[in-house]
Amino acid sequence: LELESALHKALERNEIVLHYQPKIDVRAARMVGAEALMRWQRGNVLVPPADFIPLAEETGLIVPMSEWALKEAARQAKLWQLQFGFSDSIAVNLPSRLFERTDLVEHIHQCVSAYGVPHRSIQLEITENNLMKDLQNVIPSLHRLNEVGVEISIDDFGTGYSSLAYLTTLPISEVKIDRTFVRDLGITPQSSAVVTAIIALARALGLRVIAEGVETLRQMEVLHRLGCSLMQGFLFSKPLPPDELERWIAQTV
Ligand code: G
Ligand code: G
Ligand code: NA
Ligand code: MN
Repeated sequence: LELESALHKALERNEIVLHYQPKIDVRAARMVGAEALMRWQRGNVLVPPADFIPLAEETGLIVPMSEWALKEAARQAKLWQLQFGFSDSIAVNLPSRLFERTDLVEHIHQCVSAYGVPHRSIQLEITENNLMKDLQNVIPSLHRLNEVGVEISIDDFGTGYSSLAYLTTLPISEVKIDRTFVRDLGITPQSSAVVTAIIALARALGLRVIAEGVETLRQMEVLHRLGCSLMQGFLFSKPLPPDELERWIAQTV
C-alpha cells in the first residue's frame, strides 16, 4: 500500500524516466531505432520495471504512466531528430488495456503533433500473450494504428500461443524473438529450431524479425547465419539514459 501511494506520486514528481536500448541492424552496421523502457528514479535507487509495472497494472496506474511514456518518447524523438537527424522510431511497451482504449490513436496523434514528429516515430510493442489474450478487443486499434503509420511489434514472440492463421490477418510489422530462445542458441537444438521457424514464418508473412537479449558474439553469428540481422541486447548496449545513449551513438555508429 505504501508502494502504491509512492507510485501514485512518482509520476507527478517526474520520478518515472525512460531508458533507451538501441536496436541494431548488424548487416548494415547501424542503429535502426530504440526501445524505451521505464525506470523509477526513487531517491538514489533506480527501481527496475519488474518491481513496479505489475503493481501499476493492478492499480490501473499503468494507463497514465503509459500515456506519459508515449508523450516522452515523442519528445525524445524530436530532440534526437534535431541533434543528429534521428528518423527511426522509438518503441514503447504497451499492455493490452491500452490497446483496448478507443482513444489510443487520438492520444498518439496528440503526442506526435505536440512535438512535430511523424506518426512512424512511435512504434508499439505488445507481448504475444497480451495480444492473444485480448485479441478481439485489440484488433480495431491495431488497424487504426496501422492506418496512421504507427508500427506494431509482437514482443516475446514464441512464448505465447498465437493462432498463426490470425497472424496473417493482423496489421503488424515485426516479431521480436523472445530472449529465452536467443539465450539457448548454440546450447540446445530446440532453440535454433524455434528461431529458424520464427524467421521462416516472418519471411513468409512479410514481417521484420528482431532478436532480443543478444549477449554474445556466438548468438549474434548464429542469428545472422539463420537470416536475422536485426538485434537488441547487452552485446551492443544495455538500456541507457538518453545522454548516455547519445555518447554511445557518437562512439559507435
Ligand atoms: O527494462 P527491463 O529491464 O527490466 O524490463 C522488464 C520488463 O518490464 C520487460 O518485460 C518490459 O517489457 C517491461 N517494461 C519496461 N518498460 C515498460 C513500459 O514502459 N511499459 C510496460 N507495460 N512494460 C514495460
Ligand atoms: O521484452 P521486454 O520488453 O521485457 O525486454 C526488455 C527487458 O530486457 C529489459 O528488462 C531489458 O533490460 C532486458 N534486456 C535487454 N537486453 C538484454 C540482454 O541482452 N540480456 C538480458 N538478459 N536482458 C536484456
Ligand atoms: Na519490449
Ligand atoms: Mn520482449
